[in-house]
Amino acid sequence: MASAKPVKVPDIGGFSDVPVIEVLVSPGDTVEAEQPLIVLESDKSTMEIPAPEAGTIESVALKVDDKVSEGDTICQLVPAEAASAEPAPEPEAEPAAEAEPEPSSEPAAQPEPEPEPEPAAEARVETVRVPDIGDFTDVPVIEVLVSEGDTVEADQPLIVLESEKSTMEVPAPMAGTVASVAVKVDDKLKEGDAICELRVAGKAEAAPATQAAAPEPAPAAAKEAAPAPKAEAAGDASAAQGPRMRPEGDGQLIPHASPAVRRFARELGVDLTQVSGSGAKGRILREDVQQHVKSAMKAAPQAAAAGSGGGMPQQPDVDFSRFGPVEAVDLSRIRRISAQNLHRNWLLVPHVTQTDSADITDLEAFRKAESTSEQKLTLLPFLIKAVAQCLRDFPDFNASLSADGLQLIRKQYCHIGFAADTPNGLLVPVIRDVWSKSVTELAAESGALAAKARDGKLKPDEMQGGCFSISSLGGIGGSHFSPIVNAPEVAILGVSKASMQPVWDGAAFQPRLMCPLSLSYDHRVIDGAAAARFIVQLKLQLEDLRRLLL
Ligand code: CAO
Repeated sequence: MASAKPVKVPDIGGFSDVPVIEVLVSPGDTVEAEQPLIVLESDKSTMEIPAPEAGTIESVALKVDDKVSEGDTICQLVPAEAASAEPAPEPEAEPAAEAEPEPSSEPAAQPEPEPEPEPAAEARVETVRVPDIGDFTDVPVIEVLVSEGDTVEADQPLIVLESEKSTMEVPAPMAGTVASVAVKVDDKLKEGDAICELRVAGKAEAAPATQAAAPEPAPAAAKEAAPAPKAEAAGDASAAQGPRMRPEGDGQLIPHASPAVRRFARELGVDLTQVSGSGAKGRILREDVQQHVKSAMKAAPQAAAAGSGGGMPQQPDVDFSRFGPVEAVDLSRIRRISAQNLHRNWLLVPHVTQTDSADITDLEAFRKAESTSEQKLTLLPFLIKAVAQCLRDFPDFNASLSADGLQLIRKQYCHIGFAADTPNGLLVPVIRDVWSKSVTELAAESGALAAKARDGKLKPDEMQGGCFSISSLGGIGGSHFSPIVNAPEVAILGVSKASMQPVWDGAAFQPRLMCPLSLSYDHRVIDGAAAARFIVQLKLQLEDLRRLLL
């Protein structure tokens, strides 16, 4: 196998410290000649640097955000066997660490010949010509960015050219005033064609070394400005091919857009493949990117209102009547509101549900003994009282996250909501100041609020301000379930139907009434260990009523 050769950054037109914005190969990759290796982005253009020949990448010397200049190593390439077996016929394929600069192929790196002395003048008019654009001819002008009378800064883009392979801005070589414009959109240009006349102050000067000089002697070169750097393969044999724009026929659709528009889109996080271009040949203009962002901003709240925010896919609109007879029933207002709240909470809160079972044999005996025809005691008020006690001991459960997620707001009060099943849907009345209320008071109040809920007579403020919720399905049945946290609360207790279970007391199985408990919590606020401690304490409260007095 042939040994690896360094692939170096070719002549990129005198630019240095050009950021790498993409690395397209990894060690072990097999590449074809001309296959892009990296993408660079200078102020003026986005350039792919292709492989000089086919081979296998042995190692990659660059990563995204590295800054490179001509001659920097991109990667080590082991040339394909076939290729390496052949003598390299072209001079630029020769390995040469210190390649002799070839005047015809490395003009940008060479000092420019001294210009003919020009008679001194206060102001002069320079013809700005198309610089070396890497062997392309008949390259269409797709944008003309200046008009007669415009004042331009050095490096300000004058026109945009689009070859098959690249989109290039041609910048002004120096500051001045546009005296006349020689091109229009759709004109086809080649190196040396006049772009505009630029009126500049002072005497004529030699073109600075960073300006591309035409490879062939151009008439009156000293008077005519060639604004952009050359972009073709350097004489360094190990250098990659000249930079070029991303090709557009290799299966990946690359949208047409100037480097400036690409940069603008990247700043805004816009994926250009999602933007439709309104320019010539579907070219994406700056306004298209702006319009895309505006539409996205408008669409976001609409999607959220339709219940499909957060990048969630839309629910498919299925015509169920295709499968059998159907009846469409409007959802009640309460059901619609609670659906939205439940959906939001389900999406926003990272839920975990901790389960356990409490032995409520003694509690049940006590409850039944204390119930009277005037004051029926159900399990619910005992649950509320026991939970309130736990909230005192575990203040993080009696808390809410601030909207920015940076603070936990611990509450110095204890208001507990309970889910009530009503003909119109789920409602959650809230009992205030539970810490200061007895079980009998809680029984009376929960009974009254449940009745109001069923009758549709709850006032809004009777459903607000809860610190924690209880959802009791014990009167109905089922074992454990996963209640959804009623955010901004951070936890909710689900209670299922108690049943007699054989419980081992150390000597024998005893029949005990076991009540399943399900504690769902917001894992952003509550750790699993805290949840386990909370439910264990709750269980102890329910198993030994004396603790409720503490
Ligand atoms: N285990 C066994 N029996 C239970 C029990 C349990 N965990 N919880 C209640 N019971 C019993 C009650 O003691 C009562 O029995 P008796 O009539 O023999 O005394 C019977 O079941 C009916 O009680 P209840 O459920 O009507 O009364 P409650 O005070 O316990 O509950 C209320 C009131 C409003 C919570 C309840 O009526 C209700 O609406 N529950 C549904 C809540 C709901 O829909 N949750 C789901 C929300 S979505 O997550």
